[in-house]
Amino acid sequence: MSQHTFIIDESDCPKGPSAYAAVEINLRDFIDLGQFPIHELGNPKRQALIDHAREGLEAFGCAHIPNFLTTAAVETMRAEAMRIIDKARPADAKINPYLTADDDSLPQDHPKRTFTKRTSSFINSDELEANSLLRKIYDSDVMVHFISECLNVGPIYRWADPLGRNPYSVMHNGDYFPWHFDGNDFTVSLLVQESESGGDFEYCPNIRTAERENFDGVKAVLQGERDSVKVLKLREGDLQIFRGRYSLHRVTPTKGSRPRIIALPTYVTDPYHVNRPHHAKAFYGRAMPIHVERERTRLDGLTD
Ligand SMILES: O=C(O)CCC(=O)C(=O)O
Ligand SMILES: [Fe+2]
Repeated sequence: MSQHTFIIDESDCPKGPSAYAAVEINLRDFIDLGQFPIHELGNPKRQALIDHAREGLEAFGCAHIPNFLTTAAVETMRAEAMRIIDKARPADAKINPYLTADDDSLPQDHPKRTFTKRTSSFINSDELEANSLLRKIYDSDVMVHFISECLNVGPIYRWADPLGRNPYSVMHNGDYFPWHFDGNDFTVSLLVQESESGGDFEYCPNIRTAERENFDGVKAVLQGERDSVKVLKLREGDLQIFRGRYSLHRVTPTKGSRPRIIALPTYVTDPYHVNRPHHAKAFYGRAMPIHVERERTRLDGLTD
């Protein structure tokens, strides 16, 4: 008789629901639907938000909607993040902008060989509490459709990556999140807590394309060139949609006793694909079997 053995590593099992049913999600728990009627497809206010987001994405690869979350939602998320903040995994790893390993066949000053210490940390998605409001926002179909229309890209999906799909990024006093490209096409950011100072989001709109890496342009920014750098001052409750695969970006060092906390619900066009093992380890502190199983060459051939 044949026998199949399944080895389950408890640490790889999600602790709470990983997907909320629509009936469990109340949009009013996080949005003022009078101001932001994202559930009413024909509402001109919704269309104006989408038009505004598209303009930003078209021009800079970045859309900004101030005060998107209610004050109560920001407080609920801040409280959740603070309760589990000790679970944030300090990366304490040196990264290059592509999250790849060193390649000593390249010249020393090549951007792929420029490593900077990342001290910011993530509360990984699998650490969120069972009743997490962030997870409800992430699981909301209304949100998925709204973000998809803002991006003018569809369909988009929730991401299969169990660590990266909707984490909180945490920066304590003096932490730094160096220049990098994201592995996924676009990210939604919701600022939950500002640091006392610093913590600015800086980015170089569309510095590379799917066809052109522009290593010279990237190298110039790493060496301090500022002409192509834009700065976005996010406030608590703001929503940002960002095409991080093409725009080099960083978060400047934070200062003060209050940590900067930002929620990063991440949607993708390929629901199957997850971070490469090296990327998962460098960003989220560990790689899981799914990262090894699903590693494959990306269709765009860009470095990461
Ligand atoms: O903290 C931020 O605003 C951006 C974080 C980021 O770039 C990332 O998680 O890839
Ligand atoms: Fe990023």
